[in-house]
Amino acid sequence: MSKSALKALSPDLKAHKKRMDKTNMRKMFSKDEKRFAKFSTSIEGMVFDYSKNRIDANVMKSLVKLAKQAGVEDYRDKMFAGEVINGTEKRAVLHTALRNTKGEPVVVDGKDIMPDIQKVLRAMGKFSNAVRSGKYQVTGGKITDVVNIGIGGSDLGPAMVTLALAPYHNGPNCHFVSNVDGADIADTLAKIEPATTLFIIASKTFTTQETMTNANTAREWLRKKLKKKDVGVHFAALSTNLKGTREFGIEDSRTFGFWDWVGGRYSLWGAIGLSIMLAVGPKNFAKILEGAQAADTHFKETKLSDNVPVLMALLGVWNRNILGFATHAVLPYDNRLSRFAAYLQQLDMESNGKRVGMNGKPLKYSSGAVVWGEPGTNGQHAFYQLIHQGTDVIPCDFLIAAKPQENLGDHHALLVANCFAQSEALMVGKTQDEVFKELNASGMDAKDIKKLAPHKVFEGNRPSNTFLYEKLDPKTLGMLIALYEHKVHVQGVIWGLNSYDQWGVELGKALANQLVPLVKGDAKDKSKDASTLGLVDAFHLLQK
Ligand code: G6Q
Repeated sequence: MSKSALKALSPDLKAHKKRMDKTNMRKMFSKDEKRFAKFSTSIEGMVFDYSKNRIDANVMKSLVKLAKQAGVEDYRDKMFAGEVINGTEKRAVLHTALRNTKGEPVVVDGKDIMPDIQKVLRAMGKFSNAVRSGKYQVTGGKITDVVNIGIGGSDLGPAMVTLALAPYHNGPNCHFVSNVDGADIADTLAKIEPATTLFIIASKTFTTQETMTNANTAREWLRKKLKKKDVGVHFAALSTNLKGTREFGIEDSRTFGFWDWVGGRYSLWGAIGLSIMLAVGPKNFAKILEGAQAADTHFKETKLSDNVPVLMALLGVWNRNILGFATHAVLPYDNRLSRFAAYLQQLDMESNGKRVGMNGKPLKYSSGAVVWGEPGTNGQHAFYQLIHQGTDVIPCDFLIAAKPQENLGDHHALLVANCFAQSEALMVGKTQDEVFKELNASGMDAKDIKKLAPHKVFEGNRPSNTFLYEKLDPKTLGMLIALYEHKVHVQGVIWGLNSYDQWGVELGKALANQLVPLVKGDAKDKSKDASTLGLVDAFHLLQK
C-alpha cells in the first residue's frame, strides 16, 4: 500500500538526502557534463528539464521504486478503467474519458459512457457554431458577449484557458463572474449590452450559493432591461442537475450535461468548457482535448523513469517529504498563463490538501505543498528575492515557449534569457569568494566589502524544473494541464489519500449559511463564539 511504501522507503530516501547534503548541484553539474541529458526528457516535443534538482541517478532509482511500490501503475489503470477510486464519494474518476475522442469504449456500471460524452460534445459544437456565426439570435441579434457564471471548478479552468489562448480567440467576448461579492457581477454588467449577451450558468450541482446568487442577479438585470418574455434565450446552463436548470427557466436544448464521475476541478474538458469553445471555436477546443489525450497516452504507456507526470510527482514528494520544502512555486514566463497558478492551486491543493489517508487514519507525513506563483518577469521584481535568498527553499516550475505568439523585436529573447537565468541563478548561487572578488574588482574598500559581502551571497542549490514547449497553442495547453492533473493523481497515490473529494470546503459553507440570518439582522444566535458574535455586532454598528 502507498502509505507503507513511503514509510518503508523513507530510510533509504533519507540516506540519499544525507549524501546529497554533502554535495550541491553546482558541483554535480561540473562533474557530469551529461547531467542535462540524463535528467531531462520530452513529451510531444516539449522538453521537461529536471536536472536542476538535488538528485542523482540513485535518488531517481529509489523514487521510481517508491512509485512502483506505492501502486502508481495499478491506481492509474484503475482510474482509466473507471473503477471507483474516489472512495468517500463512491465515484469513478473519468475526466480522462472526456478527451478520449478517438479512443476505446469506457465502461461504467456496465455501460459505455463514450456515446453520451460524444453527444454532449457535438451539441456544444453545434451551439458554439450557431452562436459564433450569428445563426443563434438573441434580442439584439448576434451575441457579442458571453458571461460564464460559476465558481471553483466551474470557473477557474475556463477562465485560465480562455486567457491563455487569447491569440486564438475569434468568438464573442468572454467574461467570468465567480465571486458572491456584488462587485464582480456589477463590474461585468457595466461592460456589456443586455440585448447581445449570453449568460452561461456553470454549476454541476446548480445549488452553489455564489453561482445561484449571481445567476439571479443577471436574470433580474435582464428582466429590467428587456421584455420579460425575451430573457430566456439569453441563458444556457452547464450542469448535472436538470431539475434545477429547468426551474431556473433554462431550456433543455441549451443545457449541456456532465456526470458524477467528472470532478469540478477536472471538468474543463466537457460541458464546463463551453465558454472556451465559444471563444476559440470547436476546432481549437478539439486540439485542447488532443493535447490532453497525448498526455494521457504518455502517462499510461511510458515507463515510470521517463514518465513526465510521474517524475513531476516524485520530485515533488522528494522535495516535500524528504527535503522538507513546504511550498512550490509555478512561474510561467508566458504572460497569458497569469491564471495558471490560481488554477493549479485548486487542482493541487483541493486534491491533495488532506490530513487523513483513504483509510481515514491521520497521515504520518506531510501531504500537499502550498502551490503559488505569478508570471515572470513580473515576479522577479517582487517576490523572487525570497526565492533566491530567503530562509525557506522553494522548488519552482518554470514554463516557457520557444516561439512567441507575437514577433516584437527583442521581447522574446529577453523573456527566455530571464527565464533561463533564474533557474541558473537558483542552482549556481554566488559564493562568498565570488562576491569578494567582484567587490574587490569594483574598487570598494575592504571594510565595506566585509560588511556588504554576506548580503550578496547566494546559497544556490535551489531546485527547479523547466518546461520548454514550442508555442502556447491549444494542444500544448491541453497537454500541460493534463500533465499536472496526473502529477496530482500520482502524489495522491503515494500519500495514500483520496485526491478526488473536497470535504474541507464544507464546514465554512455550512457556517456561512447559518450566519446569513444573523448578518442580515433577521435572527440572533447566542450559541456562537464571542469573536463571531462580536464581529456580527461590529458589522451592524458600522452599517448604521
Ligand atoms: C471542485 C470543487 C468545487 C466546485 C465548485 C462549484 O472540484 O468541487 O470547486 O467546482 O464548488 O460547484 P458547482 O459546479 O456545483 O457550482
